[in-house]
Parts: sequence; structure tokens; C-alpha cells
Amino acid sequence: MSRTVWYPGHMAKGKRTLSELSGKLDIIIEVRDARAPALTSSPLVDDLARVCPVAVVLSKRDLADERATARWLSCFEESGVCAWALNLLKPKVDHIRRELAPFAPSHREVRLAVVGIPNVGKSMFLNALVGRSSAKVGGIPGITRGVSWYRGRGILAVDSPGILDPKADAETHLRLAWLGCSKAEVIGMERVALGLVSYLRREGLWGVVEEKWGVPAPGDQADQEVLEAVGRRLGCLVPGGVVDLAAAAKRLVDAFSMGRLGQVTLEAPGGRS
Ligand SMILES: Nc1nc2c(ncn2[C@@H]2O[C@H](COP(=O)(O)OP(=O)(O)O)[C@@H](O)[C@H]2O)c(=O)[nH]1
Ligand SMILES: [Mg+2]
Repeated sequence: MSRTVWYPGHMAKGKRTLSELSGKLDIIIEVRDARAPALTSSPLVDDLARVCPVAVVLSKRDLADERATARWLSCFEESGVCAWALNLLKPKVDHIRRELAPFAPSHREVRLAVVGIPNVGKSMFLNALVGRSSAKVGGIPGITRGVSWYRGRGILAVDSPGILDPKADAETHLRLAWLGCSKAEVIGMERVALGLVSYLRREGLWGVVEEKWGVPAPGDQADQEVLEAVGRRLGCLVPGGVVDLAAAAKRLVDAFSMGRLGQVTLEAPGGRS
């Protein structure tokens, strides 16, 4: 798993580095998680969009609800933004390379930066785009300071560290943790899991847990009792038969974030659920 960057200092530095670079770039590609394209937008992009075109990759398509992804893609298209949805575990990016080519002047390769919050798939996308045999390049006059460039398949690309908005509120971090983009351990695994239980119940999505683990739809129990039922079902017990709530919480959050509970999208275009 990649490093999560938490500090406002990184945000300021990331912003500075990218603004310095933006004049040298043909396009910025912002990677967002297809399960929550608004929540996982990058805090760095708004300012940069004024100086450089921005295209969007919705990653983890395989984990998202297909109809919701189609609606998100139409929404981007309507607002004139190039957007592609990809399963980066089986990436098909030839069409993206073709669509990117016109952004560069004809005498050289396309120069781009891949940005996004932690764990959305920036590195996977960059590897797919420039190809496995790409070389990390140094010494490009005027454009190398402090960042790594990769060259391959007619593209010169810079990866960037994942940066979360330091001003993001607790609810945002909670939801980002369900997607593996914010550290659940830092927020508190049980809090993250209880938030997820509450969300799945409220949105009528408990069926994904029932189908996977056979934990029936809860009646009017408190969220904590529901999480206990999950723990009991999964055998997360401490001696004496008491449920190990922390272990149950981790199992639930990990399963959800890795898509083992099925394809769930948290947000529809035009507003958060
Ligand atoms: N299922 C699935 N997992 C993905 C996809 N893209 C990235 N991942 C996983 O997400 C994690 C983070 O990917 P990485 O490229 O390192 O993210 P970065 O922090 O944004 O550079 C890795 O465990 C990847 O295997 C995808 O399209 N589908
Ligand atoms: Mg990375």
C-alpha cells in the first residue's frame, strides 16, 4: 500500500511543485475512485485547471456499480471533460494514449502529470500508460526538480504523492477510509466500521453483507450490535466467546474497501448520498 500523506506542509509543497510544472505540461490526469468520484477528487487540481487541461480517470471500475459509472462518464462528457473509467488490474489504455497525443505539440511526446489522493491507483495508471519497460528518467533540463519522470510509449509522465485535503472534515475521512484512501487506523477502525454499517443500512445496501457472509438484514438493533453479529459470524472472538469488535471492524472495512462485498458506488453525480 502506498504512503498516505497527511501533513498540510506536503499539500503546500505538492501544490507548489505542480504549479511550477504546470506550464511545462500538456495535460494533467486526475485519478479518482469510480466508487466516489466527488469525494476522491484531488485538492490540488482546481487551481491547476486554470493553466492546464485536466482529464479524469475513474479507477477501480471493477469495484463500482456499472450503471453509476456510466452516469458519471456522461456527466463528465456533458461538462466537456475527457474521462475514462478503467479497471487498472487489467488496464486497456491504447485509446487513452491516442486521445492524449493531440495535446502535445507535434515535435515532441506528450508531457503529463498524474495526480490524485492516496491509493486511488495513480501509480498503476502511470505504469499502464508508459508501459512496463518504461525508464525512470532524470536530467530533463528545466523540468526535473524534485519529481520523478517516466518515459515510454510516446509519453513523458510524472507521478505525484497522494495528497489529501488537510481541511477535509471527519465525515469525509470516514468515507475515504471505507475506500482505502484515508487511514482507518488513524481515525479508529471501530468508528470507521460503525459508520459503514450505518451507511449500508441507511442506503438499503445491507444485502451485500448478507450475500457474502450470511448476516441477515438487521432490524432495529444499534449499529454496534450489528457489527457484533458480523464478528460472531466471522469467528472474530476472544476467549470467553466475546466478540472482538476491533477484529470484526477490520474485516468489514477491508472487505468493503477491496470490493469483496460486491460493486458499490457511494455517490451519484450531482450530489452525495
Ligand atoms: N480492484 C482494483 N484495484 C485497484 C485498481 N487500481 C488500483 N488498485 C489497487 O489500489 C491500490 C493502490 O494503487 P496505487 O497505484 O499504488 O495507488 P496510488 O497511491 O494512487 O499510486 C493497489 O493495491 C492497487 O492494486 C483497480 O482499477 N481495480
Ligand atoms: Mg503511487
